[in-house]
Amino acid sequence: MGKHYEGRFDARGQRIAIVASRFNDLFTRELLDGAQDCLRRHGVGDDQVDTCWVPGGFEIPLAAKRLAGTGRYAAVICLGCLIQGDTPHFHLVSSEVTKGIAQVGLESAVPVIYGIVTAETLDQAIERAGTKAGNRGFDAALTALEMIDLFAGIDQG
Ligand code: INI
Repeated sequence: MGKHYEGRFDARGQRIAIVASRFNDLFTRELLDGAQDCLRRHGVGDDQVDTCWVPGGFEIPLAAKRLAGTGRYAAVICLGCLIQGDTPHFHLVSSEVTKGIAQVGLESAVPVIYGIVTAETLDQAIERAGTKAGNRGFDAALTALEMIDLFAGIDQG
């Protein structure tokens, strides 16, 4: 029988970076709270988690690349909030942020987690930042924990 790799929500002894954007920080602070809450509930100490603020969503992939490139982090969690009502170039910005985050993960082989709220309206953003539709930051942190443990298992052979 071959190996079965599947991560649990476990990041013992590992460091995690969180990149959060200040644009729409009414929401991104809620996403950050959600991510930190998730990590603490899964036994990750505050001293294992470094936080990096950037001006807007567009800057997230570059900061994530810089952090992943240090080799210090088992995962980088990206938190941002793009609201269509704010900008006519919403689709361009959100597609660059999405592509950029995916590219950083593929190039660095570090799990770079997409915790970006993209919303057509303020109401949708509210729903995804800790109300009706949960908290996208909490979900992103959970994904980071699973990917960290999955990769630890794969690396152990
Ligand atoms: N940045 C966001 O994170 N969310 C937005 O909704 C947004 N809007 O609406 O424009 C936004 N713009 C700023 C952008 O991400 C860059 O910070 C800026 O263009 C400088 O490069």
